[in-house]
Amino acid sequence: MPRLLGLFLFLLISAPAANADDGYRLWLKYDLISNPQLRKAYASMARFITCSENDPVSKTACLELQAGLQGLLGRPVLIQASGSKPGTIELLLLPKGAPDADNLGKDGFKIQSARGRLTIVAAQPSGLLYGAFELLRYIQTEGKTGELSGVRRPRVQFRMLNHWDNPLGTIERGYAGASLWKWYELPETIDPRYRDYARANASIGINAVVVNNVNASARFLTPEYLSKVKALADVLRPYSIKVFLSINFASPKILGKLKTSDPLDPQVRAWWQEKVREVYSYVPDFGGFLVKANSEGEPGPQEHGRTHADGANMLADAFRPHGGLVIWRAFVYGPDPKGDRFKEAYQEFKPLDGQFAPNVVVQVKNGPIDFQPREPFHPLFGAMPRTPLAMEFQITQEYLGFSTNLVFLAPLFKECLDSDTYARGKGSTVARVVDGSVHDYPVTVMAGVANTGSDRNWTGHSMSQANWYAFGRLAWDHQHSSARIAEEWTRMTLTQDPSAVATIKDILLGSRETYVRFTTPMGLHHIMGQGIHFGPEPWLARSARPDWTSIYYHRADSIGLGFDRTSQGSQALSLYAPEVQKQWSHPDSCELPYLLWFHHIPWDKTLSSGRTLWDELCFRYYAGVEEVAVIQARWKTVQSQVDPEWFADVQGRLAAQHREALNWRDACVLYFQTFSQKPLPPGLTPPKRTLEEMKRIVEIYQLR
Ligand code: BDP
Repeated sequence: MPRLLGLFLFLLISAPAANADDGYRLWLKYDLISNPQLRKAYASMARFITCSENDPVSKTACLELQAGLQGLLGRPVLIQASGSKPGTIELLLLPKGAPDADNLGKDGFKIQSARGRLTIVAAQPSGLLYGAFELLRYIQTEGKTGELSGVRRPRVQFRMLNHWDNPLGTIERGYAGASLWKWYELPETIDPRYRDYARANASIGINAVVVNNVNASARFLTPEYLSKVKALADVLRPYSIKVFLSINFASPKILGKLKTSDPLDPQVRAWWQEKVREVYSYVPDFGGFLVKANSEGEPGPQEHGRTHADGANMLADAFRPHGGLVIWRAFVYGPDPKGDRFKEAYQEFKPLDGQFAPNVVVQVKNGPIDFQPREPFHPLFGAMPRTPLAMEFQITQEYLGFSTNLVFLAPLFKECLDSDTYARGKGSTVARVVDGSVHDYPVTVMAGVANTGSDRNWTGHSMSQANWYAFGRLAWDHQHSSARIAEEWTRMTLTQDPSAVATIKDILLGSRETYVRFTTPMGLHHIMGQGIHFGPEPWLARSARPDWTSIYYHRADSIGLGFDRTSQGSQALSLYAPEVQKQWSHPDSCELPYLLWFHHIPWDKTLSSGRTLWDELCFRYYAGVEEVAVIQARWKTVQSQVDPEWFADVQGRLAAQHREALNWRDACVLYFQTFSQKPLPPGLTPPKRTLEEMKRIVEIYQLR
């Protein structure tokens, strides 16, 4: 081959595709604004940035703003120490005690524009940082998703990611590669990704991260690991992010070689006080501990005959001199074959209301079982007026299709947040419980189990970036609509083309309902593959614990399907306020999406849809699969408007999702048919595979 031709071919093969976007930049792309008029308009507004503050967070705000604007406008934007001529964006901290400062609070900001000058005002540096990102978002979305001027304040103080990352680099329930944290390289080597991670979080208002798994290794409290944690905290601090650690409750025994970890033992208490003091000597602004205790085999105070409050308060005592928080998880359930797991956290924690120290927050999962595709809100929300309750959502898609399924979670988060607990009358939504306005909580926290990992695009499925984004935006302000969040993210990440934006937004907004339809329609829950939590396993009847089986939850028999939690059944419904009970207590008026959560419904019963339970169930499973095919077809229509690498990645994953949806449909329909003993309703073609074949397919996932 002539050498020149060889060189040409080499260049052709090795050159990156035009516009190739590997997803690394997330929603912080800052590519040149393509519309020249808009670019001109923004450019005249942003020639200079005035930054008079010198603290690290304010400096970050200025530099981020500069970098973002320069990318978007395609020309230099100068940072100056003073000056406010037209074309200047001024970042201003209010003097202490200024009348507006209280109104803005710690992280709030005000953006105003007058006579060609734009000002971002805040009471604290973090407010400037969030204001800078708000301005960038406004420009990135071409002003299409909201106003620029005005006051913004987060509704929740701690907007937090929980990483379930292990010391050896694996991530519990992580589907995007290995852990971001390279513990063995820290503290000497600082991966540049840590900073990019911090930027992404700050851009959506996340200000706290728990870096390690709730099933915690004690090693994080050793001096060696504390110096690693310090190195991470140093990278995150200029982005106004506090570091927290999950702890192992038995650390006094494991690390301190004490005979016990009893929270009332004076030596144990002294050990924790000294340990917490030591933590602060590494990280002076340390956030606090997250604790999973007496849950799924983790150690806790109950082994010593003590309560969750005893355990939490002991740690809270140790934090008192330093100002940190103890976040104690309410995710507990005992293996009672006669009981109902739905009720257990409530029964354990409700009686402790009022017994926790002021710096304790109890963290509650959004629903009573475990991050299912749809759950009713957890009955503890609204039931603990004297204990600040944190929300725990799961962003990583453990029960929502790992990283092969396109599922936009904002609607799931919103459904829970907008649910009314009626704790203090109508309008006492879960969101308002969590933001402290229903019970005047002194501390407020919203946590999300992170979906990030070492994959180049951070989240495995590129579209799952939208879930990280949505969590942050909702933790900042739960009043944002899912539609707005979807549109912001799409415009910042994928395209400005109006018809592609509309299509992608639509795909995102419907995707969770589609997932529910082909996996757990009408209130079915916890029928997934054992252990791995992938794929369907509705027939699962034996496990180490009864409440880890599927039959415990769906209760299928020859009469019907669903878990009776009414007064005739487990009475779990009685944990809710009377108004909520009313919504769900009668099978005729209970909304179909929640029906089988609360009722055992005969196969023949005609539902509000006009179909029998059996027919409706089949229709939903089939519709779910068809909807995935529709998503595939619609995704094809945006091909010319999105980056080719993104397009191909999503297209491949959608094809996998379709295959998985078919597995769910066939497995569930065939299995439930063994109880209903009915043919498929007319118009639906029976599955091509047998139940035995489906069982074999699922079995494969259980192989080591
Ligand atoms: C379950 C997960 C398990 C977690 C647990 C938790 O399967 O890996 O450790 O939640 O939240 O859903 O503690």
